[in-house]
Amino acid sequence: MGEGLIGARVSRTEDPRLLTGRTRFLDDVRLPGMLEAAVLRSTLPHARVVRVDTTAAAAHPGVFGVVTGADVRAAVVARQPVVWWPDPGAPIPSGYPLAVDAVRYPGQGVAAVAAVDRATAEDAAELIEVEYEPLPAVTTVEQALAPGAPRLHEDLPDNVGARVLVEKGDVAAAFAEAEVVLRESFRFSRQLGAPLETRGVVATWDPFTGRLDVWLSTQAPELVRELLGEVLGLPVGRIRVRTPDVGGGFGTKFDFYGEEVVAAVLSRVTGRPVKLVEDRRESFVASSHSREQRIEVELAARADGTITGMRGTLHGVLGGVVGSAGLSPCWTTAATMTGPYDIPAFRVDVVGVLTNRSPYGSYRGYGLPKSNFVHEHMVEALARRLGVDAHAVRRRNFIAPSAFPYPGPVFVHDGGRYEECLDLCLGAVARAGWAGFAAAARERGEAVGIGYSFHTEVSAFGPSRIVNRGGLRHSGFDEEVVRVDSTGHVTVHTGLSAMGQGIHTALAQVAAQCLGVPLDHVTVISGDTDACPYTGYGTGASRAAAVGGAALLTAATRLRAKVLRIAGHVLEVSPDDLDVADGVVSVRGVPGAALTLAQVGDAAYRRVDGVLPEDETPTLEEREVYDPVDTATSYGCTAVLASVDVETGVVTLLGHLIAHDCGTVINPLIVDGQLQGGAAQGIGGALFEQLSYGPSGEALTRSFTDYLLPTAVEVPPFGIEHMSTPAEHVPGGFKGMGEAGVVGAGAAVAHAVEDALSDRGVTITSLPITPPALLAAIRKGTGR
Ligand code: MCN
Repeated sequence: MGEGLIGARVSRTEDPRLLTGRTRFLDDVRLPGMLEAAVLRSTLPHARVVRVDTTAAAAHPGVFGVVTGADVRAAVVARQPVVWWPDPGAPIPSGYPLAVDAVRYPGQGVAAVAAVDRATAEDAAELIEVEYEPLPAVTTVEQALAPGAPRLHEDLPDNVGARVLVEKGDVAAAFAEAEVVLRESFRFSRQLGAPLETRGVVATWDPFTGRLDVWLSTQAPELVRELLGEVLGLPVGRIRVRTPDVGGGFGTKFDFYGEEVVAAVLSRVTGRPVKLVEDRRESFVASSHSREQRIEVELAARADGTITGMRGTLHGVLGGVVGSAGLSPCWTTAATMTGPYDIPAFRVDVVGVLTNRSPYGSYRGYGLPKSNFVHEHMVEALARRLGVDAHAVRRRNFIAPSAFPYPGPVFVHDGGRYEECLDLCLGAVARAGWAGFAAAARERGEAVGIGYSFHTEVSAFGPSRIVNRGGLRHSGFDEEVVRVDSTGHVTVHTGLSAMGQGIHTALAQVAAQCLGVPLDHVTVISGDTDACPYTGYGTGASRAAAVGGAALLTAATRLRAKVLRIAGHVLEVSPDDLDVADGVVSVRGVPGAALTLAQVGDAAYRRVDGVLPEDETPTLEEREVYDPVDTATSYGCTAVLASVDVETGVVTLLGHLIAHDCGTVINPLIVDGQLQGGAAQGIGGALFEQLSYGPSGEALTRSFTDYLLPTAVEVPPFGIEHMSTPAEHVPGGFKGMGEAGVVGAGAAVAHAVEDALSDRGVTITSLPITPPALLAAIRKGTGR
């Protein structure tokens, strides 16, 4: 046992506690004397805050403390941090944890109450009197950029928060020499991660030690600690962030929010632990929104289908204040817009436009679902223009295996076999008989089609060299610690959060294989900045398996060598003659000459003197800080079979196939689940999900009645094919893939709909494809 665990389809060790409800999520944290808080939020999109009167709220029975925006500003030393902004020297329109002089989006917090329980806190919050002076709301890009538009931030000349150019090669020459030029406009609506467990925090400010102890449902405990220190002016060593099981993160819980600071300030004010958990209605305005972009793109190509250039403008529809992710999700869309293709000239101007909407932030896939949609749409459009098969255009433009490592506009593609992956997908579609099914359906007069998309995913994010030079204010390395204890069992300490993606199981598999122990001899401990090593970045950008896995592989391999050295000394043989498997170190070819790992542990911890080699330190522990030399690009091809009801505009998905390569797979069962879960989210984004605002800027989407998540009924059967091209520069060869399913889904669904409606000339350039939107496209396509 142990051998062969990397690559084994083992069930997730997290599942028994998650599936039986015996785990602990944030809301299960109850501390002695704990208060519960509620935030009073603005319903207005834009207004000056003239006066906040908390007298009645403070006098309400059961209330222990009330804070306003001004109180919180007085308690902090900095504004809310932004980790990526094109020009960090320029004014960054981030806010304070609660609004101070003005509210700039519906849902922005204005004041907060801590009371004996949540209901009392909510009742008291309603007693807070806020005098607003309404200001004109700016809710669309057109309004924001119109001459004379009301400015959202007086210290900025206009509503352009920031802009950045992503470029490569000679774009002007590419377009001057182009034989074909295509233009297109894309619209992506506003969406959000919507984890089952909403965001929450419990903060305890200890007046005796001066320490701040925070329980937080987050993907990035270490990053939160750094940012809390920055905002509150505390040494990070005085802050402890602990993370219970995270009931879904989906990027939403990667961002840093004002509520973390508000809870800490309320705890200091009241002298009690304070819990602040957003309810579902709040989550629709207070958790990061994402995806909303407008992209105008031009493609230059030769008549033979070779793409020679791409250029355009991307407007990111940012909120009224900038969230901690800053402009990075929009920048990432541009940075990855060439996808798997060798496009020598590229230039996209990224413009972050401030509007009176909730802050823009992280959501699984980050900028990639949009960039994927753009390059795949343009490839299909080029094929239509040239009258050739879209896959022929893909094949002509794929980065060739001989061209790796290939520098894209920002990231380097480390390696891959894109054409083989396309073939793998086409083979699966052929075996599934989709073409025949679609043809028969068409014979019956039904609109059924097959759509494809090919995606690449930047994973293994770092390295620090790239993320820091790119302007990101946190590291890209990962530190893992592994210990064999005196009983021969293994403990892995990781800073990576477990948010349902199975990282504990994957790390246990790596450690168990390296150290030759059964899987259930490994315990993985995460989510405590006092106890776990430093993972500055946290769990996001599909990096945990690749960067954390590689760090652990290296540390555990070193630890194995130490185990063998000690065992060799005790057994009086060379370590080179030893094997370790199933928790036993044995001399190769000498039956019975063996030590259990428990005996080696006993030697290393308890009977040190005279048993350990003289030059060997006691204990069995290794740590590794791994900062990858580059990102690792995983990739895949998605195929979707869809049926369209042309009378109602309803799209029904009938099948979803993904051919995928994430290098060395640690656990194919988890990878399949990740692909399916991600695809389900991508399907939601493609067909259903959108956050709407009314004409006066009011937030209309406040519950799952309005925000339609796909259910098991809407998600079709999946098929998954694997291939493996290990990342040469990553120990273990792992590449990340946690976002892959979501990246490729939107374009594949859109293309299946286009294929189903090919006789009606429908093209899809905006998501989601809601029934009214599709009926309008059908009418437009048929000239009605
Ligand atoms: N894996 C593997 N072999 C590989 C790569 C991955 O076995 N070569 C497995 C591992 O078990 C790993 C999982 O797949 O834990 C995802 O791996 P990775 O690509 O490293 O992604 P992360 O662990 O860094 O997870 C983050 C990623 C992102 S960015 C979001 S957002 C996300 C996600 O994955 N949020 C999730 N998956 C999620 N899944 C659940 N259930 N809940 C979320 O909130």
